[in-house]
Amino acid sequence: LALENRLRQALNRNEFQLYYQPLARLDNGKVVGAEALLRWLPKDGQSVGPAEFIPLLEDSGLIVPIGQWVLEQACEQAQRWLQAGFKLQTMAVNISPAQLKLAPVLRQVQHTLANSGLPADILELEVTESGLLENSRKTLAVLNNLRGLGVRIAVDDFGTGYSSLAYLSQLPLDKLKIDRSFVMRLHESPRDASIVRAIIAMANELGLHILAEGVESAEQAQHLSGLGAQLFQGFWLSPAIPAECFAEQFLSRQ
Ligand code: G
Ligand code: G
Ligand code: MN
Ligand code: NA
Repeated sequence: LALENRLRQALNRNEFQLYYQPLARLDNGKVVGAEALLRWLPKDGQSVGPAEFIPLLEDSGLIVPIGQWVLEQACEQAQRWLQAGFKLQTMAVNISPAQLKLAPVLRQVQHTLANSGLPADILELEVTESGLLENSRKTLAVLNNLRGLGVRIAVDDFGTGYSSLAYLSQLPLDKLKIDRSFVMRLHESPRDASIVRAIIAMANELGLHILAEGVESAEQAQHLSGLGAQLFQGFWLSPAIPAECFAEQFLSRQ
């Protein structure tokens, strides 16, 4: 509870910050986008990782105002970069299942795009499989409406949910992000390589883009490229870093 109270104050105290991890092409290494990742840097006390505080935000409902803040910050940042002449195709923002359920996501996204001026097709919302499956009829409507705005939808941590694949044919999706657990085991497990190959083949047939998460080595990148993946992110290229560092290291004007 102490932690929840501290989280309650954190927004007003400007203790949240977004870091950005580059999304890049496997064939030429070019950075094409960024994933916004929330960081909490308390002014007093120890820093707490998102794996610990995101569930608390969800359970307390604080994910609604803070999720709105994340969306605004990420869209404003992307638009500033575009206006500065930087090339950026994608700004990815995580939306938790609780947000899909509790927050007026469609209205939030609509307002945020209008206020920031960011073109809708730059914004990509990352939703986990479990988020897609809860209350599927409502989810379908929300996703269709978001798609109607021009926003793209990515499935985060793909392959880790205990779900049927039926939703893939029913929901308006643009990208599958292959969970890093598969990538991690690629070199030692031919069976995981088979699964990744099959996911990529399926994605190709369904017209979905593929991004491999958690790429930590050149060997993994090469392997994934050979299996037909197009995009990746991971520590091999960079962890999530502050906006200024991201622009300096990864954005170019040409
Ligand atoms: O990259 P990192 O270790 O910081 O992220 C840990 C977890 O927290 C990941 O599952 C990630 O999706 C989630 N996460 C990070 N930032 C956000 C955010 O802004 N909103 C939501 N809903 N989840 C986030
Ligand atoms: O669930 P989601 O994909 O949004 O989670 C992103 C999380 O993954 C962040 O916490 C981020 O720090 C972490 N991450 C990003 N790249 C790598 C990587 O190459 N290896 C590992 N272990 N974690 C990564
Ligand atoms: Mn994500
Ligand atoms: Na993921």
